Amino acid sequence: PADVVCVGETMAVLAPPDSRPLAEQPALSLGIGGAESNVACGLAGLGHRAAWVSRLGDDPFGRRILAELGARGVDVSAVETDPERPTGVYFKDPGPDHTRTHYYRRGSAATGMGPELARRPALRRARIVHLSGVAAALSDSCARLLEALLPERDGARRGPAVSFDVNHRPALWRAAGTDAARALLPLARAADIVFVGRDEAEALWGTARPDDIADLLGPAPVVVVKDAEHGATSYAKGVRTFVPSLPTKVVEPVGAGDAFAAGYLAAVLEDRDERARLRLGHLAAAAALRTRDDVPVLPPRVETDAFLALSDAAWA
Ligand code: KDG
Repeated sequence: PADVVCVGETMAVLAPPDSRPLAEQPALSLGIGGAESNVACGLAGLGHRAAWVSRLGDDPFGRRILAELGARGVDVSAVETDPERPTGVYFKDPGPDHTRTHYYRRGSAATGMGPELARRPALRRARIVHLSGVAAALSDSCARLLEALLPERDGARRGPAVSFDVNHRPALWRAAGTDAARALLPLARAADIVFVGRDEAEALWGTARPDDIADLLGPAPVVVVKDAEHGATSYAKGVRTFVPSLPTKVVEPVGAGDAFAAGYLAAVLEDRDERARLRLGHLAAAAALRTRDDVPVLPPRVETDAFLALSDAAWA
């Protein structure tokens, strides 16, 4: 069985080969991307058993996604095919400061996921279930699935730890006509490990200081606040740990947050301390920043382990 099960939508990605705008491109390349399956790929790349649970259309894009995730070592045996609805697609439009995404995913197969999925044995047997706020915006039934997997904290919860990346996607929330700040807050607070960007927390809840963000999301036992090229701070059992980001060339940032979560969760599975968790997150994120693909090829474990063994003075 998988140690980590990631649940969410994955799409076909049509992306230009360089940084010219989409409207001027003569040809696009076909890849795959989805916040939660990106995390599963990262975990598999770091040597862990990861599964992805979702729904795909009975179409070439769905088959491409299954083949690519399978080739990266992700267990896709619980993925369902929807004969009626298509696989979602998105396009990348490079810009001077950031890549814009154009979604064609309304009514996709994954929007049909619902709370019944939470009863899957694979989900109950995992050590960690990883979710993201993207899925909460996809449909009412997807939102109910997240509520089923992230029940109100009542002290008596058993089963896998739930990891939740806030992953605010304003375009999806606008299309859904729902207030993202109201919808995402209880989900984040119900998680066991929550990842959030400082900029995201500011846009959503008006809290910009990492300490205040940790207080806001505080019912979650572990809060990880990421601050782009500066670093990441975790708040775990009342202890605050900051690790600076690795300086790296940035080709395209899409997927860096997912790689960070994969690195952090890999180190959780390996029972490493907070500092090593944040470091492995940064290492994986740096690999994602250096590629145009949503999912990076991660450095081999001998290299990541050598990095983790460096002294604080030699790090970053
Ligand atoms: O985090 C990267 C993801 O955003 C990307 O792979 C596509 O899941 C995606 C989304 O909904 O934007």
